[in-house]
Amino acid sequence: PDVKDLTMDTGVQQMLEKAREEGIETAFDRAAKMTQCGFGSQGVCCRLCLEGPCRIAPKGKGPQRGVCGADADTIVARNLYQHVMQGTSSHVEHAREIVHALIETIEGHAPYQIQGTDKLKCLAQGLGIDIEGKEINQLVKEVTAKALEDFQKQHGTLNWLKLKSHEKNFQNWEALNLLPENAHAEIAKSLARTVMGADSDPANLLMGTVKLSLVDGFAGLHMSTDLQDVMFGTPRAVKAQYRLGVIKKDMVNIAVHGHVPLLAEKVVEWAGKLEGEAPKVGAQGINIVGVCCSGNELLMRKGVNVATNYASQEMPIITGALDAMVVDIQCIMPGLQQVAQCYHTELITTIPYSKISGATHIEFSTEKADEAAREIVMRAISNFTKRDPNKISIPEEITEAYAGFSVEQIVEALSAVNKSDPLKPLVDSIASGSILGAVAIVGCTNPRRKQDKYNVELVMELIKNNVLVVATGCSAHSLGKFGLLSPDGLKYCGEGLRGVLTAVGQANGLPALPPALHMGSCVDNSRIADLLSALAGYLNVGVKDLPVAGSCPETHHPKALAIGTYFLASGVDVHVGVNPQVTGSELVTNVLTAAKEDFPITTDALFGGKIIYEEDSVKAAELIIERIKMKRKALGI
Ligand code: BF8
Ligand code: SF4
Repeated sequence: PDVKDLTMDTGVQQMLEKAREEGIETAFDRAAKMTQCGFGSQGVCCRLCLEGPCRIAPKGKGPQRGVCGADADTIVARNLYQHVMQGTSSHVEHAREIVHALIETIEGHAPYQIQGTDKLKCLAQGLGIDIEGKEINQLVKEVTAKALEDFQKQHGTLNWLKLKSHEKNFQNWEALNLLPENAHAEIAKSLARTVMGADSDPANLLMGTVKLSLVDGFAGLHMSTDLQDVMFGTPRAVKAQYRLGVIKKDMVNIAVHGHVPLLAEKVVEWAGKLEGEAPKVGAQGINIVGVCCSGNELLMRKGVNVATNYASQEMPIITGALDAMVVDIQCIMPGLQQVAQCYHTELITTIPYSKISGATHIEFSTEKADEAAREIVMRAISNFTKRDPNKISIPEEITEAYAGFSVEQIVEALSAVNKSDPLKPLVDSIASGSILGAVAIVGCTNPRRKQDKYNVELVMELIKNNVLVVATGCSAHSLGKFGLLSPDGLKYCGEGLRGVLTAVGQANGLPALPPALHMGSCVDNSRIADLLSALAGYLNVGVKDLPVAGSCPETHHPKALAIGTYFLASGVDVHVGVNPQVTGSELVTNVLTAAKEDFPITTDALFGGKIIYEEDSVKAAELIIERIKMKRKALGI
């Protein structure tokens, strides 16, 4: 295929041409060659036991049950459950890493500082801890003890769920018997429940999936974000640059890729400390660039520039000017090493349970964080001398973007308009119709879909219709690359939205706020949930009543399915632009999408949110707006 059909990003197009000339295979090439299995695409392939693999013939032409008797509904529901399990365990493990890093820090075993003391106090109070007269370390001790309980307690429910859920959602989940006990037990129970010969009732399996997604939401997303804010501080608005042009020819370039900011923050710190070493190899300095969600974490808190997002993660290497790519966990393509070995780039893995064959492994632990980060930066510096000048070609384009829109930052920006009642201007704008509603654009890019196109097109369509957009993850990167995280993007907004963004921006000394507010990484979808709870609380309604939706136009990772299910359960409609692999079951499809009006149970009826599966972004925008209008009407606005 023509590179123009693979990605909207011209820099990535340029690198794909270069890769072709140099005989290097990328994820885009592999996606083009990989035919998609029709059974797997519909979720009807089961390989849970050695009687199988079994596959159910669609449209009734062939076997309708696996050897054990499981039908398409059971198999599809179980496969979806397992996807959500993968996402949940990823996020829960992320949160647990942060809990332990905090504990080691206050015990003096890890070289970090507690930077978010306000957040710490706020969390402590929310968790019912008396903060009077207590030292910071003592508060960290008590807050992390509450966090650890969420991995251990055998009764009641997650502390973080009680802390962060909207009251009406809590009551609903309690009534439906969906409150999880502890994260590890729920993951283990889910695994036990989905093995061959255990739960085969599709409706029951779907309820289990929803329950697990609450673990993802509270013991994964919220806990990670909250405790990262305690460790590294809550993000505030920052300005940074996007696209491959942020890689600098004359500097030592290090790409930081993955998810947990413990490593990424240290690499930035040591790049600063070792700046003086760069001239010794003829470089002008050390340049850190972000990829994927590590990129988001550094962008949000440090204003570090972002090179690219998921589908094009191989491209920074193809510039020939990347001296090291350091990775931790999740969304790291094994194919990176195939590309790295064709250049001087050293791919460095850091986590013992996340290695790539052929890559350098420098073990990262919080205790040895300084040593590891120092070694990584020193290696990159020495790799600078190994570059092949004939292979260097860096695309020039750069775009400017704002990020750092934590809920705290958004409220602060709004209080410049109304100090005593900051949410009022936003709520008034929604009520008056200047803002029609709000949509969160979240998730990935996927080498099977033209990169960035669907994220960008959807946002263009929404803002044209005066829908306020917030964004996270790799989709936020898509928006950053195309000027939608900058006030320049205001020209694409409808008049009402433009007016509000301009007024709030100017009250804060900016020409305007950008049309899309970048709220962070994928775990930071918790920030979006917090904002929704705050708005619902202010209006004294449920989250399900708000004229809002979430959308993941270029989904690739099961994590996105876990997050999406958590939002569904919270009463938010969720659009997906990539086949969620459930179409092989009418039952599962109907429960999730409420496609058939008289269907006995739907997530829409139970929680107030449904899945909208639509690949075309313009049509998706119409469907989302239709639901927003319906919810506005029910609110009487
Ligand atoms: O957690 S958006 S491609 S990097 S899964 Fe992965 Fe998707 Fe990017 Fe971040 Ni989220
Ligand atoms: Fe086949 Fe049933 Fe085994 Fe799945 S669990 S592979 S459907 S026999």
